[in-house]
Amino acid sequence: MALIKVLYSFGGTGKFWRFINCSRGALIVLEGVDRAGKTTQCQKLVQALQQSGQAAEMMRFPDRATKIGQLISSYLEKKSNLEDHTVHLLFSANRWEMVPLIRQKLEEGINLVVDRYAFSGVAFTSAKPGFTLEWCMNPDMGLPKPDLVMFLQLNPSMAENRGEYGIERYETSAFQRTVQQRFEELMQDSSVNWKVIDAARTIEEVHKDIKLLSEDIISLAQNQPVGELWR
Ligand code: NYM
Ligand code: MG
Repeated sequence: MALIKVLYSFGGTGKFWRFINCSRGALIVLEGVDRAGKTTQCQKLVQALQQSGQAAEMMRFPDRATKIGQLISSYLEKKSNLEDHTVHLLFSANRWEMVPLIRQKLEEGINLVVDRYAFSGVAFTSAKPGFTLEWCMNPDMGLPKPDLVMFLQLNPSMAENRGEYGIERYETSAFQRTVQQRFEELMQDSSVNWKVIDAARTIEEVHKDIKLLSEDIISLAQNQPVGELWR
């Protein structure tokens, strides 16, 4: 009876055992230019982790569901115009507003698989004229640091061959080429655990690599505190 009460107070057996283990979840990010396959791979990874008995959930940025996310979404859909610095700060605010939830999930032992993060924020804004990487990185300094960032590498001409770009802002081949260059500059930073994945292969081949790297980092991250990005 007492045991049932304890389990009930933890909201289920999964949470109870993670509490006993004291292990946290890993923060895993997928990055890359548009069309690299990030969303597909995030979904497959979450599914694979869950099937192997690990707690895993997906998150994505921008999160268009919040009030800030709605401003961003309307800007991306070209339904509204926002000044370039302003929209950069909104993208960053959209990450910061999720930080309490991110921390809570990681503490509960849930592995988070995130479709884009601060790296997209910096790569896309700094592809605009007049923006330095440094200025763009500032607002995201101190965010929970991903334990692993997998960059889905796909050359821009192959991305184009995957079909027409959409009609959202930034979805042109010239802009995407500059974004790719900015990502390459960001990947020089060895304080971030970058892994480059060849995304030109089949979905299953790419998935296999992503799954292996993720499983390794999940066991490594368990006994380490969550870091702070770019600090
Ligand atoms: N994007 C995404 C930014 O410009 N800054 C950011 O901070 C983030 C997270 O939004 N073209 C851009 C990249 C994409 C666009 O993303 C929307 P998605 O994954 O297509 O919803
Ligand atoms: Mg898109």
